[in-house]
Amino acid sequence: MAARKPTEEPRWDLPYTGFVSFLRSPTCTDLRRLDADIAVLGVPSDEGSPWKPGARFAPRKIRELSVQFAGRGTVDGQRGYYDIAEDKRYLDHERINRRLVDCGDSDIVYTNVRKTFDNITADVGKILAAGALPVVIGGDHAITYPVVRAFEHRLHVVHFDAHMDYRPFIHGVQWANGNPIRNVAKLPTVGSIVQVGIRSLRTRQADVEDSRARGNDIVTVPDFRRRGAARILDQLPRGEPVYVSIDVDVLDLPLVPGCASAEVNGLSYEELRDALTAIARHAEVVGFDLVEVNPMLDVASENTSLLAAQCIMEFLGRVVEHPAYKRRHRTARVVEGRHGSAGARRASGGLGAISGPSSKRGTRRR
Ligand SMILES: [Mn+2]
Repeated sequence: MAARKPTEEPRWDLPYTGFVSFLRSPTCTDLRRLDADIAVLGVPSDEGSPWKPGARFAPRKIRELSVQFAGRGTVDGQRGYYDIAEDKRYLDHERINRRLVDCGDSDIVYTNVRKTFDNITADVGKILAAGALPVVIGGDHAITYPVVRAFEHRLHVVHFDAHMDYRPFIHGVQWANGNPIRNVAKLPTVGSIVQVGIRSLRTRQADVEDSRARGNDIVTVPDFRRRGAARILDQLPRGEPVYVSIDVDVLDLPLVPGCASAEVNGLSYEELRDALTAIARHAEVVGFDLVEVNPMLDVASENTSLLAAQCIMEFLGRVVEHPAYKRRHRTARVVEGRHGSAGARRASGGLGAISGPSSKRGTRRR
């Protein structure tokens, strides 16, 4: 039987077909050869969890659900996404020019937390050395410390959480998901720390006092609702870089069934997104993590992972708009195709077009 003639038929690439990577981005597991503006890194460690384990499965599951947002093969094209409420496109440049790359996962050395943490710090260090912005998917919250440890320049930290994560080190337990902010606070590179959404009735008063004694700003949910996102920006000097750590339990309990530490009375998704948007406008976000999604606890629709994928995507869409990010990565304007929208044209300064691809040579380390 003669071979069928090759055709140019468009593909659907439905979300349940094909290989999985974050937003179906190109992959690079040899970080010495990384050429990207944004590097997604999974950190599937949950050995720091004193309650229900399972957050180790989050990087893989969030990738799987992110494919829902990736566009349908050659039918939609591999572009960014369109936000109808804003009549605006996001992440087109990054997706079309393959500037967003999925780096796979840090190697987890089970029962050897120090080695695992060293691997995480080394991986994030390589991503930074390549001039890319690390987007880290946990894992439980313990992993934030080895991530922030990789930055060599001064930065400020915004921590979204229902809990302080500021526990003292008792019985030698220092690397658990109750400790990361106390660990981060000791790093010489870390300036201000703002803790947002803290509300758990399991909060230890002594941890609050210790955090405030360092000068950290604690923004409770009522604080946040009184003044909005502006309340978070008070302690973040304009023009100085910020790292953001998002514990998904900052959201209200019913939104995150797939989270072992969910608490009532949390932020709505819109509140979190608006807060992240305000931070991304105020300061250059040089990296962020999203932690504590636990697919083993999630509902059958896997909505917690879906929400996490959307949150990462929407925050990223705002982070790349900061002028300092654009300078560092020489962000090119996206050439308008036939799918271009009025919003995208407005976003690109009304010119509608242009400029060459960004170049790795053009990126600089701080
Ligand atoms: Mn936490």
